[in-house]
Formats: sequence, structure tokens, C-alpha cells
Amino acid sequence: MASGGVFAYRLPLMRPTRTESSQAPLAKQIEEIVMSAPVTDIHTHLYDPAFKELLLWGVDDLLVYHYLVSESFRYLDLPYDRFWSLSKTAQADLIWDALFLQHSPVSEACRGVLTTLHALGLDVKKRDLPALRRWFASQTVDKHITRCMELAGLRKIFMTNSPFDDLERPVWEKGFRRDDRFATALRIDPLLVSWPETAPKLARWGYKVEAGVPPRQTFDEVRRFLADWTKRIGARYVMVSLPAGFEFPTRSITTQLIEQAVLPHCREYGLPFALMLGVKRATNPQLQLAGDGVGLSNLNVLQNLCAGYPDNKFLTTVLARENQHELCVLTRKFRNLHPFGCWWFTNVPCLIDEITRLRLELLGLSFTPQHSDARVLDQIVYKWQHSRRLIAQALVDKYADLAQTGWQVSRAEIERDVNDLFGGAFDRFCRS
Ligand code: RAT
Ligand code: ZN
Repeated sequence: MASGGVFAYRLPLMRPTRTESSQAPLAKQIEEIVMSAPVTDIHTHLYDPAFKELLLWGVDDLLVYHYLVSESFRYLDLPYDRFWSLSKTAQADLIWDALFLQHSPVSEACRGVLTTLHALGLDVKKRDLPALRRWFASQTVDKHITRCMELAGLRKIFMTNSPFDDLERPVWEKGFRRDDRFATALRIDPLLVSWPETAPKLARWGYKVEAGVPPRQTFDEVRRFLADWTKRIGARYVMVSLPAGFEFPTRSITTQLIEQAVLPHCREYGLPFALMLGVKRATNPQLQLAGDGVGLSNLNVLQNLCAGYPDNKFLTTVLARENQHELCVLTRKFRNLHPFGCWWFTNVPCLIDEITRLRLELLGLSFTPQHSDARVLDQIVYKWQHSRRLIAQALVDKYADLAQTGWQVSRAEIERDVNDLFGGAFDRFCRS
């Protein structure tokens, strides 16, 4: 197979042993297993098809992905407002022109569009956007979900489910027949990062909460809210994304809500609390969703949570490259911590390669190397194809290192290990 990425380790230069000369078939076997093993995608922004237009798919949504919006503004010179006033098709036209026609689409997000289209059997070299649009217009959503999931090798897709989303909430309230390929995660950012605006909403929805200095009853009522939504959606974990600079514990309302409502709720329902740490929201608000940035997190926060609440489980991903090593070291100290994914700005090949190898070397197989964060259904195809290749390369090198000692792995052992990385370890962690 092809050699690893920029950070790939090389086997030491020594005379080939018998084990080394038989590496090629082993490498091929590992690659084959990793490329085809079913995956649970533990964090996406996709929706069960019952949510209708909330489930984004097709070439225009691929092109207006916020990762591409920010890249296109490196070249576009129209005012931000003008861009946002355009229709989705017109925005996609501009992005296609700037990122695919006027320059070669070498960034990871651009390459991803091409990987996806190619995997769907479309001819990208014609650079014919109207023809691509016609093809998508002739697809049905149900078939397209099946096709994309097959191409990505997914067995399950976790949604991000927010009771605070005015488009999503009424669908849950009305009820619908669930598609069992989609699992749920309860997302609670507004509760923890903007309590003064959120408290009146909870009050309107019938929970007896007070925004000022909340009495005990407020926390009980927040727990009742969390319990109602956990049951309503069948949540498998509770999730929040917290800004770089987040501190815990402090005397803030956020600390109180975490300590007195979220953590007791998670303990009661046996749910992990997923923390995504290190975002800087609205670094450039004019870019809207594309305007968030990254900052270093203080991982003492995580240490305080894991040590202070041993009966809680914490799933964690960190956005800053500089936090990745510390996260691994912390994970070695706390069994109630499970790192996952190469999130957002770290979801680029050179960092996936580096972070995955770092985790394998410090944690063995007790983590979840990747999630897609797909916002557009078709993106699962490229996000998983690209990541699988990097994970395969890292494993080839690791098993080759073992072979140097005379330790050989059987096919069944490789399959077991890959299954752990692709959802098995996550499932065990959630059940523990
Ligand atoms: O990766 C993304 O699409 C980000 O915009 C965020 O959604 C992030 O993943 C999050 O869940 O907050
Ligand atoms: Zn996300």
C-alpha cells in the first residue's frame, strides 16, 4: 500500500527479517479490513429523513458547506452581506467558480467534494456543475441515504438533537416513526453557554426555573427538562461544545448547572456527557456559521470533571492541535474519559495521521479515532474514505512494529481491533 502521510513513521533501516518480507500481504489484509469494516459515526449534524428538509444532501449543499464558505472568501471580493443575500444555488455557483475553476481544489474540504462525487459515479473532470445538479435532482432521498451509507460503510449515524432548535423541536413534539439507522444525542449548548436567554424559554415550556440566582428548584426543573428530552428522543449521550477559555469549577451559573443538573442527570440515566472543547465562536461574525475559530483549552477542566465525578463518563474531543497530547495523557489517568474524533479544523489528513498515531501509541485501542461531523449526507462518503485510509496506514505500521518482535496478529484479531476503533470501544464505554 502507499506509504503514510507526512508524519508517518518508517520502519527502522535494518536487514529485512522473515516477518518483514511477508509484510505486503499483511498490509493488504489490514487495509482491506479497515476499508470495509462497518462504522458507527458518533457525531454528525445529519437528520433522520422524517425531519425532511433538515437533512441536507446534494451538490449545492456540498458546495455551500461552511468549511468551503470560509475558504471561498479567501478569493471572493464581494461584501459578506451580498453573499448571504444570494440564493443557495447562486452561492454554490460562486464557490464552485472560486474554489474549483479559478484555482485547483486542493484543500481537504474541496477534495472531499470530488471524492464524494467520484464515489457516486459522477465524472468530475468535466467540471459540469449543471450536469451534476441534474443527476442529484433525479435521486430520491431514501435511496440516497442507503447509497451514501453503503459507500461510507456506516451502520449507524448519530444525529445532534437540540430541543432549542425551532425547526427540530416541533418534529419531536409531534412524533414520527424513527429510522433505526439514526441514533440520537441531546445537545444542550444554549443551556450552558447562554442561560439568561435560555431560562425564560424553559419557563415558557412549563419548567419552573428562575434566571437570577437560581434556587434549588431551578436545578430540579432543569433535570426534569433533561429527563423529558432524554426520554422523548431516546438520547444515547448528552453533548455540549464549550469555548476555548472555559473553566470548571467556578462560581458561575454554568458550573452550577453542570454540577447540579447535567451530571446528576447523566448519572441517573447512565449517559456519557460529551464535551467538545476549544471553539471560539464568531471570530468573524460576518462569515456566520463559517466564522468560528479555535483556541487553546485549559484541560484542567477535564481533570477536575473526571476526578471530581468518577461516576460520570466523559466523551471528549478537543479542537486545538496543541491540546491533543494532554488529552491522551489525561485519558491514561481516567477510565471515565473517552477521546473521540479529529474535530473540524483537525479533520485534515496531516493531523488525522498525527493524532491517530499519537492515540494508538498512548492509548492502544481504547478510543474512537474519528467521527464525520457531516452536515450534508453525501459528506459521510469522503470523510470516512479519507479517514479510513489514514487509520489503515497507521495500523499497518503498528502491526509491522509488532511483527518485528515476532508477534503476529491473526485476521480475527485485526477485525476485533478495528471493530473497537469503529464503534466497539464507544459502545462499551457507553454501557460501562
Ligand atoms: O464541524 C462543524 O460543522 C462545526 O460547525 C460544529 O458544528 C461543531 O462540529 C459542533 O458540533 O459544534
Ligand atoms: Zn459538530
